[in-house]
Amino acid sequence: MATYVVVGLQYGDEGKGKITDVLSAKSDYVVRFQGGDNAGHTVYAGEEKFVLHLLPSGVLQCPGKCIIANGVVVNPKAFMHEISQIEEKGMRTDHVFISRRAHVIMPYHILLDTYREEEEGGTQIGTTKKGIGPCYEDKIARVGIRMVDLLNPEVLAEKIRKNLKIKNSLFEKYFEKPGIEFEEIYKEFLEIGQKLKHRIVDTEVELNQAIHEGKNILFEGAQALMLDIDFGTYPYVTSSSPSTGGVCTGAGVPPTSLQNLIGVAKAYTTRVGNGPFPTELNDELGEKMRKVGQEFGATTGRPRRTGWLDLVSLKHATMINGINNLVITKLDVLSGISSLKIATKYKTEDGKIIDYFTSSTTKLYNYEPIYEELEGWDEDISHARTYDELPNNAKKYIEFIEDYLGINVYLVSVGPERSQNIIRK
Ligand code: 2SA
Ligand code: GDP
Ligand code: MG
Repeated sequence: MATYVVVGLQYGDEGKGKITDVLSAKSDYVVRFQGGDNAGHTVYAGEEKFVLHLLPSGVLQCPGKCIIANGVVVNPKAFMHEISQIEEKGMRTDHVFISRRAHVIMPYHILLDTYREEEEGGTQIGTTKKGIGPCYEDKIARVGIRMVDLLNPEVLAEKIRKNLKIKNSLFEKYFEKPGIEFEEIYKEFLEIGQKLKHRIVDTEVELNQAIHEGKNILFEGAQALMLDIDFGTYPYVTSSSPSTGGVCTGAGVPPTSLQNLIGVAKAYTTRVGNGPFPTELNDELGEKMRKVGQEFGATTGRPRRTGWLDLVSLKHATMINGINNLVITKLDVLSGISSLKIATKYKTEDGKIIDYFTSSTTKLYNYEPIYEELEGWDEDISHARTYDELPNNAKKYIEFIEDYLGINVYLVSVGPERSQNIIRK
């Protein structure tokens, strides 16, 4: 048996999609276990660019099955749209399945997410407005609609009626917006259930069977640890657990079945959405990183904030995840920057020097990163395929990260294409 978990260690967009695509070529299963279509996972297959949101990034190359497990929140309309986009390009989708237990993102979730984000004086998180938070709220409040409910007309009708009563009162009375009519959505979601029923299965049963049979399973995280509902910069987080721990509850597999815990980090940091970002660069260099790294939201197109690598937060992320293999992406983007800074400690507002990540999000805004400076390199490294082809200073940069975290970097990504990898033995 070989199980692999790929998770993001920063604020998302580390290049998990690319890495999952590469690893999926040998997988019997590729499994999404949290998040929803807020994710934007980019995969380049030759000249073609694919941006996957809800479908596992293994959908293009995985010879086995692609699973959207119970921990994911599913917008079925977004799902069908993505399926048809893949099919239009002549690729198969008959290997994609959704858990009966996965919760459904309903139109009222999307409205609620949007109204909250647009509300003056509200806590603007900077969400993707895909209804992710409100759907997880309903799951926890035990009023959510699950994929299995789309297959039962009576249950679906009752659940939609109960939800609309409360949601419409909020829309009309609090937000002063029109509510949603029962008829508007009931028939549509019943029909969606019929269209998708051949794909709605008990995924946890099949996955556990696959584990017992010794199959290769790859779990693909969306977002990242610094956006984790428990361990991220709360409340500026997403509403799920994008950690390796999230795999167990999000896919229904035991912790003892998880073997290779792969953490993906960019060679610098980006964040999209609001919230503290200690190493942020609000200057020309930050702008250059955004331009060279093409740092724009893969789902919303928003410009991503950019900054130096932050090892204090990376250490927090590798600790919570128990990472045993690191992947560093986008090293090529740093070519041509003469001096590279890496944060190794923070100075708190009362002058204390700390080397751990704080739970106090509000204080973090006033923390000052303490940097080590490393010499950069000028060479274009996007053609390097072995570690030895990298300039010495690029190697020193990688080894500095390894030494600080005490974890080996086994893959360095030097471009968006499938082949632009350096795999270290
Ligand atoms: P949400 O929509 O409730 O999950 O938003 C809550 C926070 O989580 C952040 N978030 C993300 N951060 C990085 N990448 C994400 N996916 C897209 C991408 C984002 C995009 O791949 O570029 O296109 O803007 C993603 N999804 C959620 C979000 O920005 C909030 O900070
Ligand atoms: P994900 O959400 O973690 O899958 O990452 P995204 O797809 O949202 O963002 C990563 C972006 O960087 C995508 O446009 C990728 O094509 C691109 N990318 C991935 N790895 C590399 C790399 O090593 N170098 C460069 N220049 N781009 C990369
Ligand atoms: Mg992304």
